[in-house]
Amino acid sequence: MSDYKRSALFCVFKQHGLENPLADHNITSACRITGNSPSAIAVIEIVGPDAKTWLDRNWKPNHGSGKLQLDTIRYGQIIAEAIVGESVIVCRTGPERYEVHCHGGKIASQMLLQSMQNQGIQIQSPQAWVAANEQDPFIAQATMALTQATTLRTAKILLDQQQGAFSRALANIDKAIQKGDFTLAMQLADQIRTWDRLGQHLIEPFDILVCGPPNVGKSSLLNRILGYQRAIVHQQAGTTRDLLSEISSIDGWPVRLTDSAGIRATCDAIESIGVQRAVAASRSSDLQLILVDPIEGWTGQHQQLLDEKPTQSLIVITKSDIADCPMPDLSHAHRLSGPSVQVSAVSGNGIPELLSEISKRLVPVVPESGQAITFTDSQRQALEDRYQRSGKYTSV
Ligand SMILES: Nc1nc2c(ncn2[C@@H]2O[C@H](COP(=O)(O)OP(=O)(O)OP(=O)(O)O)[C@@H](O)[C@H]2O)c(=O)[nH]1
Ligand SMILES: [Mg+2]
Repeated sequence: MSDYKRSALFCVFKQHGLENPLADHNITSACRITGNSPSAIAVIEIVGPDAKTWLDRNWKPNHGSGKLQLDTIRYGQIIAEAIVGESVIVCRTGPERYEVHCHGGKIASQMLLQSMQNQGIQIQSPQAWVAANEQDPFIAQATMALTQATTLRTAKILLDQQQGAFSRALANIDKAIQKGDFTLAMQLADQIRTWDRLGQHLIEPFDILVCGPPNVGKSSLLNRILGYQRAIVHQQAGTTRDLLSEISSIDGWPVRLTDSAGIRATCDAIESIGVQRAVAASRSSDLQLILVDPIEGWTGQHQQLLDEKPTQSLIVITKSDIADCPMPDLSHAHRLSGPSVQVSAVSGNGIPELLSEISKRLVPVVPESGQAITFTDSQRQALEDRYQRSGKYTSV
């Protein structure tokens, strides 16, 4: 059975209040429960009647016997197959449940899992493992999402969901519906819906486009924000031709920063494709930084970009280190996009203010600890379902 089918089957049984069909008490299974990327330590959980048998055959504690009391740990070595000598710590966390902590590179855990499989233990994917061990599908989703979080800030929000923030909020909405208080149910659902945009970016980064006419300093600014020379910078206008993206984080929010070709009318076929790509990227970005050279000032190209998405634009005046630099008149643009920020990619002046403004534009209000936030389609669907049910009654 595929992992997807196993998870789906599990959810169906749960919805009908039946016992987990995958929890076959005669089967011993194992899974790497830490994330898949290399780390200091990897943890494999092994559960079932043959867990102890595998340990007895393949692991030798450095001191004492292999008989572990509940909630105790013991250091030892693997003595079997190709992984002889691998140092591991074994914890007994349940009557037939153990954790094996090994080195965190991919090979050590892969070989341990292979050895377990060779000796008849069923290896499960993390998705199936979490689903089979967690009653609440939304908590299971948060557990999986946590392994993909790239910043502490987003991990903290996902941890809140993993500790039941969304499930509790949904239960409160259901309670209100049961009591017939549909207005309250809709208010509660509405409150969670306001976090939808942030929820979509707890794992997927926000897209930020750096755009503007040629030579305004787009690539220089990208490099300055990233902290290294990612893009080519040159005084010749039209240096950047293609979109160039890099993943990073700003104020703890995951972002994909994209440098783009300078917008201008051009007869060069390749540059023209670059300009088209920049305009398309402007449409799909979550926020665009429209760069203005203080000497050149505001142009038709700037206006074209601003018109694409006035409320998701931040105007950035560049090259503030140039002495006696004129301040371009941007009052018309400011009315649409809000105040601009002045920076120098050369000296770094204004960069902290720019990053802080970007953070505010992406996440204007930061959720309080414990706030329920949707980050999967099934959560959004569950919320929408409650919303529709309540709406039917409040609209009559
Ligand atoms: N003094 C000063 N010069 C800058 C600054 N930022 C960029 N420049 C200069 O402006 C020129 C163009 O910089 P780029 O970063 O390549 O500009 P761009 O907008 O990416 O240009 P294209 O890729 O051609 O569209 C280079 O000579 C840079 O050294 C700045 O903050 N201060
Ligand atoms: Mg460039």
